[in-house]
Amino acid sequence: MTAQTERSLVIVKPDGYRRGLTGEVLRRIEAKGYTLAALQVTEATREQLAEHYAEHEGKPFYEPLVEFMSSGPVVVAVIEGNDCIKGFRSLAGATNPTEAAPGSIRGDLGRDWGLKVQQNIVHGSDSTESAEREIGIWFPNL
Ligand code: IDP
Ligand code: MG
Repeated sequence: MTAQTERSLVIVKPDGYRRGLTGEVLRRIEAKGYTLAALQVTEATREQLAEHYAEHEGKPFYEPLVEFMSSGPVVVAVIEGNDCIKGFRSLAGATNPTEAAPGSIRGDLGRDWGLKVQQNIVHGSDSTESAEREIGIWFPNL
């Protein structure tokens, strides 16, 4: 148990939004027992995405990733609960939706579409440092 309730930054990516899966993703988060601390529908700016995905700059999928994430609205959420960073990564499943376990968001709802970037429905922070950094990008007033 951590003394302070942990927060994670979750994004329903443009594929999830377009496919009408926002409610399903939020349902799974709430059914797991995490709470929503902030929620918004927005169109990501190039600047936000460059900051958010800075660690991937220079990788072959970087430009396709930024283009994909700019291709339509996203739903950005801050979720709360003990160990929710690890917990949401587990709900999301592996990065490659073909390999993501059935039962996970990516495993149940995602597939490979033969594109340069994997469209895998959700993003979730991978550490407490990333979570705080990412929350600052998407919710500067939180
Ligand atoms: P994560 O979202 O599971 O944390 P990251 O390695 O942080 O995965 O990559 C960010 C996003 O970039 C992934 O969610 C996926 O959309 C895309 N991506 C990552 N690795 C690849 C790859 O090898 N090929 C195509 N797309 C990738
Ligand atoms: Mg990541």
